[in-house]
Amino acid sequence: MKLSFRLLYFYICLSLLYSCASITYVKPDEIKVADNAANTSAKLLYQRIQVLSKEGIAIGHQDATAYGVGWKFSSKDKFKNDIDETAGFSPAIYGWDLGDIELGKKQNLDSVSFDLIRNEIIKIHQKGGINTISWHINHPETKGNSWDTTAVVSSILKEGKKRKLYEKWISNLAAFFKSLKTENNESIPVIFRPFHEMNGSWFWWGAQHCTTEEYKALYRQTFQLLKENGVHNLLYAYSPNALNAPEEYEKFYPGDEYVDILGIDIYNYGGDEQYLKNLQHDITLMRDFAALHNKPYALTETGNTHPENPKWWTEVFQPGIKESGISWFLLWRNARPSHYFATYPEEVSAENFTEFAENMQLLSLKEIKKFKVKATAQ
Ligand code: BMA
Repeated sequence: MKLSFRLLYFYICLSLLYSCASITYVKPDEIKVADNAANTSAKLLYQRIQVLSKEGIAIGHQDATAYGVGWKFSSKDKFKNDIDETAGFSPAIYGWDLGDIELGKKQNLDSVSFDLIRNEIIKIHQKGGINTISWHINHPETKGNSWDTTAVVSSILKEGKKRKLYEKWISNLAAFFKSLKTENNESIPVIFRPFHEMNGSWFWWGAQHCTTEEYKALYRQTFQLLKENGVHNLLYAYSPNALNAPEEYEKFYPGDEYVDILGIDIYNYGGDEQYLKNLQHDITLMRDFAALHNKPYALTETGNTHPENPKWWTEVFQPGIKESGISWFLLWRNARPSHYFATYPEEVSAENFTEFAENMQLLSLKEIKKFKVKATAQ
């Protein structure tokens, strides 16, 4: 190619790229999030989520690039994930879990190293993706884990006998959040979704193991402690599990001053018919709540727990979320053939997954990276 042709080609590519990109300029001072000292990056992420919500539904996957069914991250795999291996596109949203960070361990409860999680979060942020974090925190009194339901919430609240330990745990968690920086020292914003599925009773912070007021105090005091530890790169998410009764969604809500994003976790443990009902009913309820509280909302965890139906994605999941208006859904992790929640090549519903993604025109990493939000001079 002659130089002039090369230049022309380069120019056309560049203008094509820019014609597809959308940049929204905002004044960070005018964006209000739960943390009143939130840094600009967190505020821009909040605004970006609002922008993306109008574009469609984004796809998310837990631990997507750390492992999948039959493989584990290796630095040679620059950016591998099961969704991409199956359908040829990468998720927009990436979930991570910080359980065990409070104990000062090097790896989380699923043996994923925190260094790897940090590196992936940075990489994903730089690629234009969004990271969301849950915390399967250990039990503060017994040596048990999140699923040890010995009552303990009151003892980690202010003045409680395990408070000092809880403060130490929060400072370990805070150190990780504060370490999320680009090489230019810019803070990376993430969504934090603490004490999820509280309306169930399988975790020690669950409905039957503390009072509703204790739960709210736990959420609020955790928020406060993180701020006191200098953490200002978070958006906070609230996410009950599928509802047993409509009033459950609101019951544990710590308040608008503590929450940026509304969520719900819904799985098909009770069968697909029940699942579809839950999706339609519970998301509608969350949507109404979100409209009233003026917040984005998402299906913060989901997945197929008994993958026998090869058409599950188009027959069950698609009708469940089609009209939902959710900003994203996060498929839970693909750990092994007996514990996975998305799909992978050769999996029974792999082909149908691709069809579903096309039908829904899901927002992938490639799509969402075009939507940028930047700060104007104040
Ligand atoms: C649960 C299961 C567990 C895992 C935990 C945290 O739902 O997948 O195996 O340890 O999430 O990732």
